[in-house]
Amino acid sequence: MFNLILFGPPGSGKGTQSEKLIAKYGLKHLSTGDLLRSEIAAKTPLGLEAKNIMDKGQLVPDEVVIGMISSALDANPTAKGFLFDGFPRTGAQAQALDNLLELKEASINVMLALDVSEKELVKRLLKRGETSGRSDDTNEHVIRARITEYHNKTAIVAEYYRQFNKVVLIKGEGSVDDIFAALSKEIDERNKE
Ligand code: B4P
Repeated sequence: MFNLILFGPPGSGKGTQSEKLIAKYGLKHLSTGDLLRSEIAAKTPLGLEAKNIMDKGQLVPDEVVIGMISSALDANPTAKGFLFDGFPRTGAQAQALDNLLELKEASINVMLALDVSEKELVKRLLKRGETSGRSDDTNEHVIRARITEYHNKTAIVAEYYRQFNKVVLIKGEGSVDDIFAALSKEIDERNKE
């Protein structure tokens, strides 16, 4: 099993690059943002609660997203590996993920961390907000709140994996194809069966 975390601040290209990486490597894509947006679209109680939190630019409670990931892992017993996109976003989520994978005698192989300046993040997200219909992308105040949440709660997740020597920093500015090539190179070096 090859398990990869694609990491980075909001708007760093995680969703964009995930689409290309799952097509190339046949990994199962697990995006907590996508899972939450499906709940919102279906107007479930969880979705209604999540929408309130996401519209403020805050993180959804750990137990909610950990539960979603746990179910998704169980629902895909034959996957050859997982690409985690937007998860884990807190120390508690990282610890929970390690425990869940251990139950399956698996672990995280590598965390690829996209590095993008704050100015570029805000520019990209406001641009996406013009067409995406995502309410958390249309307001610069909310976008900056998301980036602050990232610095306060999520950046430490990279420290957690750094202690196991699993973090590789990737320049996340430039063309989508160049960034994809840099990510693929790191995966190819580690995914030799
Ligand atoms: P997510 O859905 O994870 O989304 P994101 O971080 O906003 O963006 P992403 O990084 O995937 O976007 P991308 O760069 O691809 O989170 C949304 C919310 O859900 C969070 O704020 C939180 O409330 C909640 N949530 C999700 N997971 C959670 C968790 N684990 N715990 C708690 N809460 C959680 O795209 C951005 C734009 O940049 C696109 O328009 C794209 O076209 C553009 N772009 C991409 N690459 C580019 C490049 N190289 N050059 C120029 N533009 C580029």
